[in-house]
Amino acid sequence: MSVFRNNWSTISRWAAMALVALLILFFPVPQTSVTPVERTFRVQASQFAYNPAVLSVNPGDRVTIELLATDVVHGLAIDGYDVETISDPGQTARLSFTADRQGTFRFRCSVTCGNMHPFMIGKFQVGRNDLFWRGVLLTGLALFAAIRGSRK
Ligand SMILES: [Cu+2]
Repeated sequence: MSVFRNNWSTISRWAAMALVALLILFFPVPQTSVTPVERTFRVQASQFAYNPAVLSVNPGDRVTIELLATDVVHGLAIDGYDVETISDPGQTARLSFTADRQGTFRFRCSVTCGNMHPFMIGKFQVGRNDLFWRGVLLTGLALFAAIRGSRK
């Protein structure tokens, strides 16, 4: 009898955990709509990195990237956005567009600038990173389950 009850409480505990995990994964979070603004980023490009390498905007923002190559010719192209600019050494090149696609995009150097050129990449983030926060919550849940399990 007590064995059965123990099994049942274990099963219901795991069922509760699974339910919470599913909620974390699939709960629809409403996107908070924010008023689009103008955003200007000054990005320095040098062999073989961008500074800053992560640009975050909100959906609908009007984005201007001022690219300044400090050593040799560098480019900046955003995958999935079909925009590109090329900067000569010491010259600022401007690129303006509207962030109308949500998600995380990679930008990369579009001019072969040296042997590490393929690794010259950055991140263009439009909107909140839901995937990241769901991952954090799931990790928290797994830790919680592990701690409870080890106490038993
Ligand atoms: Cu480059």
